[in-house]
Amino acid sequence: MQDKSLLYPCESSARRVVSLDGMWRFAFDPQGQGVDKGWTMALPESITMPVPASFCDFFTDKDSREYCGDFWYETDFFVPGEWEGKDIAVRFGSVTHHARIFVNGVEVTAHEGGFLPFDAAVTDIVRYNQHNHLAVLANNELNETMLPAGRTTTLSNGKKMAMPYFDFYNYAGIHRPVKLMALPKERVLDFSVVHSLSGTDADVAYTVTTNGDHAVCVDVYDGAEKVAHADGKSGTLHIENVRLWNVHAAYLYSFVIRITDGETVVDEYHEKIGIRTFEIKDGNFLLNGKAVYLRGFGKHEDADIRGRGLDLATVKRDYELMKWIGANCFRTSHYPYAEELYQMADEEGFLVIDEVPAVGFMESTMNFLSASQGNGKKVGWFEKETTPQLLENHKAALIDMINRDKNHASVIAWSILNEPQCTSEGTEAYFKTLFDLAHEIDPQKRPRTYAIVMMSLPNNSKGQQFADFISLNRYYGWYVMGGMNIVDAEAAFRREMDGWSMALHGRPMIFTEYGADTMPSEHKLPSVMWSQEYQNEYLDMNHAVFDSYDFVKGELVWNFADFQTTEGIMRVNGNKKGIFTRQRQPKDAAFHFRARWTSLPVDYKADK
Ligand code: EVA
Repeated sequence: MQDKSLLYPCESSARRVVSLDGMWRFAFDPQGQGVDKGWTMALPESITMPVPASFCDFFTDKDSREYCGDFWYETDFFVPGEWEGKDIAVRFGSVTHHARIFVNGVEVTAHEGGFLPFDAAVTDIVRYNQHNHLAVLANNELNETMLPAGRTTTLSNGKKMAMPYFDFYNYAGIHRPVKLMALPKERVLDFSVVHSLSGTDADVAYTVTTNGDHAVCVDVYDGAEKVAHADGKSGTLHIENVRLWNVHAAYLYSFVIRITDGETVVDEYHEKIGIRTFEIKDGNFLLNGKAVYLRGFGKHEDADIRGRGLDLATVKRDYELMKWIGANCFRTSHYPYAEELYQMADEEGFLVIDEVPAVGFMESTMNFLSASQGNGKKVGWFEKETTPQLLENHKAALIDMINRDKNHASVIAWSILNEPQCTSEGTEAYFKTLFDLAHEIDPQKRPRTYAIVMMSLPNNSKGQQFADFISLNRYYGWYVMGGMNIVDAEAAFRREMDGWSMALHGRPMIFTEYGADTMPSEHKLPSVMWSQEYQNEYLDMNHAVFDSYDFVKGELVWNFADFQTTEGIMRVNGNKKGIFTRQRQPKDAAFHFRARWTSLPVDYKADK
């Protein structure tokens, strides 16, 4: 099966999907000897390991938790005899960061990048009505051509250690569901939709890509009722009296795409789709033509025990908390999340800024601090020997992210980088390639942005002209002039904002990060930094600044919940800027946000 497809697996009259999630077997391979020793067929010694999950936090010894290098997963899967004649594939939601896949000892595919799905075609290798062997050789080392970027060092005891240039734990493993699929030989590989509204009706321009020549048709159902039909690989679906998808008021139609050969259905693919428009106009974000002020979070896929592994229970709790607090938006900082999260956003009416894992583009483990304090090495990140390879990997991740997520009503914008070092000459060429690419491949032409690091100002950030809206990560009152200095922080913040007002040229600005580390255990009157009282004072100051600039059209606080990072003097067993704890209970600031976000009008500052 050569035909790449990023469609989410679905069952239909023509397709079968079986989950391979469960307890697999696992082994570390510090010498990288597994392939030579035949581990592709069977692991000689293994332990049990749940899939999906990060392997790290199950262990009770530090060497295992912090393990860096090659590691193996294996399981068996049964292929039903009635699937003969179909194309068979194993689909991984993600494996972090590199993966080589072996079925019955034969290498079937390899994949770079830990946050996007890939398929392994196994039709010619599987044995029918029998169990087959599946082995995954993965690796979690970091380097500077990767997304996210970092490096790998070797300790004096010979063990490798990951050195992330980013502020989240380098969790690794099979993080997302694994599925066995039986697909028709001639099938739908991809499809896209672009919505436009006229009066009470909608037109959905669609394109379907298949690997054959048989006829294609698309039906749209509202519950059991068929509301639109069109023939051909591209066309327009007209929906009368359309019920639009909206914030906190989602509505999804069922799209069914069929390939037919006379009366025979060759393939059938289903997806639920919300109909809405999204654009930037006159400095506002317009959803279905109406202004919306963004409020919400930068998040992480991060939780106790399972690390970054998909856990639907945590996903559900997170959405309940986001509804309770009055949020309407989040950024998938700092990587594309599991597909199930976007499906939930579509169901629940949340707006998503989708971020590619371009983080750590600066030579320092604490890149965001070094940059803001001028300690970042002065080597331009985009003029290094590694830059051409990095750009290729960045393009590949961007293409897969957009192709994977382009039909979600919830996805309103693409975030193309987080806090790159963007003051050197190579920045513009690098940025232009990626911003142009995003526009070229997204049929809906969603706005593009990137999160701009502290001290990257309109006059020294070389890439900001490519952004359709400006996204700032700012920590005035935390990293910059915290505690008693907060008065000076506010003055400096306002000076910076005055500067931006001259550089926006009609574009809206949002905050993609602002926040203060806060220990849920600490209370102090009057406040000190790290106390819950200080978190609220910090937020009051920041919100006062946002409220006095009409071009600020959104606020995504850092972070939704406390999350794990690499250990170090800046972090208390992780980053504590959560508005909720890692266990998803509120800090005092959560009530502060609930009061603010539930009272700000949906279209706050729309007429300004
Ligand atoms: C922080 N600041 O210091 C955050 C990081 C984040 O966790 C940043 O984008 O600028 C980064 O990853 O808490």
